[in-house]
Amino acid sequence: MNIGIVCYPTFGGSGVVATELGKALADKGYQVHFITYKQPARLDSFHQNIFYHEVRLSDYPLFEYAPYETALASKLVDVALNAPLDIIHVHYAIPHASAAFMAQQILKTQGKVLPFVTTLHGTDITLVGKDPTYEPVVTFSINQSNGVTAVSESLKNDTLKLFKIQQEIEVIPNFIDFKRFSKINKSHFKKAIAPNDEKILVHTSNFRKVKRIEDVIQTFKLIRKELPVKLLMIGDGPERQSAEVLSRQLKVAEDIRFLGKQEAIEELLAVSDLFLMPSESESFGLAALEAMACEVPVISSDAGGIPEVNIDNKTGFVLPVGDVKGMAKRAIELLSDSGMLSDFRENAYQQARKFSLQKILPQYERFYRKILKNCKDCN
Ligand code: GMT
Repeated sequence: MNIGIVCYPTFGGSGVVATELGKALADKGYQVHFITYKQPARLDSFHQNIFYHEVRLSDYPLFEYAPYETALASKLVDVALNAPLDIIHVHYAIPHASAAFMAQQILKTQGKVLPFVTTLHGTDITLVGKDPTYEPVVTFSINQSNGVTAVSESLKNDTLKLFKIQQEIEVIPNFIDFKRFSKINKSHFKKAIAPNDEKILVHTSNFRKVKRIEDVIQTFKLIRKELPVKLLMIGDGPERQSAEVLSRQLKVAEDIRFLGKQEAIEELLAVSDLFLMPSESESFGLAALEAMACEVPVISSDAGGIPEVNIDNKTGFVLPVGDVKGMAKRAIELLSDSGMLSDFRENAYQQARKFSLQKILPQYERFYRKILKNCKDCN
């Protein structure tokens, strides 16, 4: 099967999921064609079954903004005819599903049937999609997709609540590759970060407002009052500057390291004791799953799909969004009790196993085959 994959080629969760899925499919012998405006961050080495097609935006003197969706649709038509593709898998309804729909219609005029499936990741639904600026296109592109998946039950329910959906939505959760994410011995890192054996807390994100970075710093401050701790802040984004300022104002800056974007996150997770995810909105929380695979329990908010990943009082604690005091109290309880911490570490790992690549990949394969079968003459 020749599969086209369209995603945002950034460090964000959806780009990671799309790229890792493509790589895993290629390992199984499928031919995978990535079609994006930039080489995806995790597509970093040669694979005989992987092809990359860049969507080029040529300058057009008349337009203030280059029409990316049009360029993408044109590229999809080109790749679909020449690869040739059997199916396209787009991550995000807008602008990817709408571009795929346009490509599908163009291909139809040339006698080619090309089904596309859309995976919803969250931001397009919970944050952007319900904005009236985009809503009609989101609704239309979901309904026109030949198959739709969502990364959590919560996101599926939100989609059905917020839009007039006539499509079935199948939940295929995100996954984790244990070949990469697992506890490894990095004791020299631990010594460098926490020379006096302090407990290490960690947060990774793209530092957008929805991540509630301030809550991470405020929670850390309360924990630090009671226990010797260090905090690693991994990632970068619009809220980083104010988080650094806040940590100085709260006089906790000396125990926090802002590390910026890191490739080998698993090496830092390997030395961490607790992951903090106080997000306002989160369809799944892939970063929490990555931590859990490395045996790091999670203190999180109850936003969106997080409680499907982080199980309260088992793999960590789940508290209402904004409950900084509650998060700190639970973190102190857990970090002060070595027996409890080691049980939670094991529980986190066992829970992460449920989302292993080996378990989730066949669900996507089955889904593609179902769509191809239903779509034999869908045009
Ligand atoms: O959370 C972000 O800022 C990035 C965003 C993305 O589109 O890459 O992440 C979304 O997709 C991830 C992969 O499915 C999920 O793990 C994140 O929870 C989801 N983010 C939100 O819903 C805010």
